[in-house]
Amino acid sequence: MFEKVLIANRGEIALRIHRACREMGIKTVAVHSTADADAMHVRLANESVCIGPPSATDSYLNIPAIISACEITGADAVHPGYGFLSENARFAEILEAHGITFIGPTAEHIRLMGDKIQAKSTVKELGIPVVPGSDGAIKTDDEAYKVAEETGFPVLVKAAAGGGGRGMKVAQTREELSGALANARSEAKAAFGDDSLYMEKYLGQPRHIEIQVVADSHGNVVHLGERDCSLQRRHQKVLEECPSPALNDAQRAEIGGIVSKAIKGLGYLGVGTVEFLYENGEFFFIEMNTRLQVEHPITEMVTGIDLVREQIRIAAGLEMSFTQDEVAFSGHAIECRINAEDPRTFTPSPGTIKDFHTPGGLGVRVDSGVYSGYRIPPYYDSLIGKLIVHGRNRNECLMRLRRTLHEFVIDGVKTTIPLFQELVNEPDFINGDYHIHWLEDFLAETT
Ligand code: MV4
Repeated sequence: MFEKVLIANRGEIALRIHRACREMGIKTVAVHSTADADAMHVRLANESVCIGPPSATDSYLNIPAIISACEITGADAVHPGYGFLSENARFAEILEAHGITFIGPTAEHIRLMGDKIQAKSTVKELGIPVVPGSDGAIKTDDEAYKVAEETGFPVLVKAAAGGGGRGMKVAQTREELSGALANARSEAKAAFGDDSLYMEKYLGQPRHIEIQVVADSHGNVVHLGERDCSLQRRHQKVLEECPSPALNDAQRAEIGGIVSKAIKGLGYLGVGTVEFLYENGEFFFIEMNTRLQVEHPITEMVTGIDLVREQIRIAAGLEMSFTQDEVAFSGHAIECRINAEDPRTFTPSPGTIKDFHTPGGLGVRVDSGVYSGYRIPPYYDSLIGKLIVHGRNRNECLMRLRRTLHEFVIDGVKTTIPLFQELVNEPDFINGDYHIHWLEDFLAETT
């Protein structure tokens, strides 16, 4: 097992990784920008190294500085968390070249899934259902017209280098297709330096359902069920739940089995998430994430499995600590992302937290690195923490969520807590009757 893990991240996820290491008896190194010297995970880590000025480009994305911090402290592995360098194949390769273990999948798998065209054709070969559309890249308008004739309109033009919703254009009709392609191509070229495009039938009101997988170097692959991440705004998830209100046990076992088989065929290593759109009882692959995700705790609450510990075990060459037969899905979990933002406009609200009091009690988990007196720096994303609640069923989970949202005190900055207090009383949400556009529609109707 590793003796010392360097945590190449900040905020709540850095603390989350530290906690897993601490339980495993592994020493930690925190790296931080000058703006994060007072962070909780920096205080708790066994050692810390300042790696640069506030700008993430010069600190959390600064590969030479992070490698130097590894060398200075003698860290034998790096956990990248989410965001920043977590899906940077070059970073994984450079660490390997320095004899340091990247706690994550291989550089090859990161690179493969980063190219959305390659990702889609690879998983399709492995038996995962995909959205009907172009077979690979679209090179000419004529090709695009031919694909659209097969799928019907509307269609969605996507950038191979995009993902997470960047570089997409809808064409409602044949007349709009040529313009959508031209716009998508120039945007993709400017944003990613890669203007490869592909095309899919546009699904109108799907849910976003993602399957968590875990794979080790001994050939074991297990799925940990799904998360429903349909409640989002501008491609930022707002609230996630596990299980999805739309799936039953048989559907979970079926899609989970399909995904596990494909992941085994891929020779994948570590934790990963296979994202689907789900409409009219059918799953359609959209992307695969090769990192630990923000919303991983709801899966942990329902399965009792520590995903970060499993990541570390797997990176160290051990077997994962459970088999598919041992995975038991128990009850329901919901996560609310608490951001330092105006709850209606989502304008960031950095500043000093005067008072911070977290809810507690049975089935309640708060993942956060902030504390009373902490100053939220304006340089990074506005996540203050995550409220995660568990109940024996969805209704108990909702009751507990209402109670904990009432108990949570964050004074000094605006937060998204009032939005969640509204959501938990919305009939559609209570009934689990929502899709990927529901929240934006709700915000537009109620503002
Ligand atoms: C789609 C789609 C409809 N049809 N693909 C957006 C992010 C990227 N991961 C894929 N996305 C979408 N792809 C087809 N063929 C609608 C979206 C989409 C979306 C997907 C998941 C979660 C939120 C979303 C919000 C807007 C659009």
